[in-house]
Amino acid sequence: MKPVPPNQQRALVDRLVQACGGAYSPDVRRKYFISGPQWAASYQGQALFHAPTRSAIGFEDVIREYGKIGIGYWCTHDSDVIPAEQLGRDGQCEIVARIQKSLADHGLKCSMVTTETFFHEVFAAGPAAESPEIREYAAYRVRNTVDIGHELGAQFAVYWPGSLGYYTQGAIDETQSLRWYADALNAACERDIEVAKKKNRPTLKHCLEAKPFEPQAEILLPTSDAMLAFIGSGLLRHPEMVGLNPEYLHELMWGGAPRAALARALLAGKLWHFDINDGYRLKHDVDIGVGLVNPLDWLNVLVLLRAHNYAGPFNLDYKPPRTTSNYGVFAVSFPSAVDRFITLWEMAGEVREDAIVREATEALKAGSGVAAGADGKAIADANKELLTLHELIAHRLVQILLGLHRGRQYFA
Ligand code: 3MF
Ligand code: MG
Ligand code: MG
Repeated sequence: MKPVPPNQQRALVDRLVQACGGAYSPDVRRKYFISGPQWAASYQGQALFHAPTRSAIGFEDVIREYGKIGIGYWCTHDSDVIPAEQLGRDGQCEIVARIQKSLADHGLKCSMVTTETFFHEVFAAGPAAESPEIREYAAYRVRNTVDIGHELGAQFAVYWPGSLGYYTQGAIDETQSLRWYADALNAACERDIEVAKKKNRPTLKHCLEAKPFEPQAEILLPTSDAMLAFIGSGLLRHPEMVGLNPEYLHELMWGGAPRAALARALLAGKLWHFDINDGYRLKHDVDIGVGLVNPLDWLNVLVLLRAHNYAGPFNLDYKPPRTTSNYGVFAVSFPSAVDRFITLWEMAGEVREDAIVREATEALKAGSGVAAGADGKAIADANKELLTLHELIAHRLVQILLGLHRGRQYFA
């Protein structure tokens, strides 16, 4: 193939996107509760060991491009859009008004706001550091985010504690740090009750997001299960206002099964918000687009969520790779992530309707009918052939994923 000069590369990308097919229209995409974070689209490719590969873009561009793609919801950290020194000051009102206008102009809604408590130097020792003024500042930031959320019409507030933990052991008392972290959440919930009353709006759903490692060495609340225990610990004054925002990759990172983590959150009635992405077990937070690494697992996750009528947001918390250009972020990365999600969601519907999966599942639940009181060996023998259906179901799921159930065959 001949070299492709720079001025022909976008046309090539566009032509190959078209050739891929399988794209949904913006109107179809808008029917899903899919949210696009400000930080995901504006990520410039910088990280530890990495220089940026993309130029900066602001919320006006991000919201406009999400609108064109058909991503119906937008979310942000406070400091993604408002410089830290302007938070809570006049500059904030002006920026919030500009955000409201952009959202209205492009037909998006703000679904969620979140407080950055991990990037600014003030959080070097975490949001629940010993110094009372750092903790008061953290409480101020989460209260202010609640205000922004109500101004923008959000339904959710998310908290990823980030650096709640330590690099070197012995300097902090973990129980004390957790009490202090609870104080910040209590401050947010109490502000929320006040503002919601004043504005005659429902209170926000406050969702905790766990991550097992990064950017702290040892993390006090590393998993969604740890978060559930924290919610039930008695430290929160309004535990009914606090639920979970599990992230698919964060559960995978510690070696857990995301689907099982989601199931535990569902049982606790706390699965309120969900960060969707992909990656690998026991690696750093690679934040790959949904379904690019573990499509089969993703299919199964969505089967579970459909079975339990999950109706919260699917938040595209991934990072377009550093090899994707500014143009590619909106021409390839976001639309393809949304379309993979919708395809997997539809396939999950097919799995639930599939006659083979249904009959096999029902048969497993019916058991053999062996007489009550039979011994273990007799029960095992009576169920032997039925249990083969586990593998058959797995085969059927792969058939559905690969389209083989529609009759596609390979010939040697
Ligand atoms: C970090 C994350 C965060 C959180 C965000 C919301 C930058 O790995 O996943 O995204 O989702 O801070 O609270
Ligand atoms: Mg993450
Ligand atoms: Mg996340």
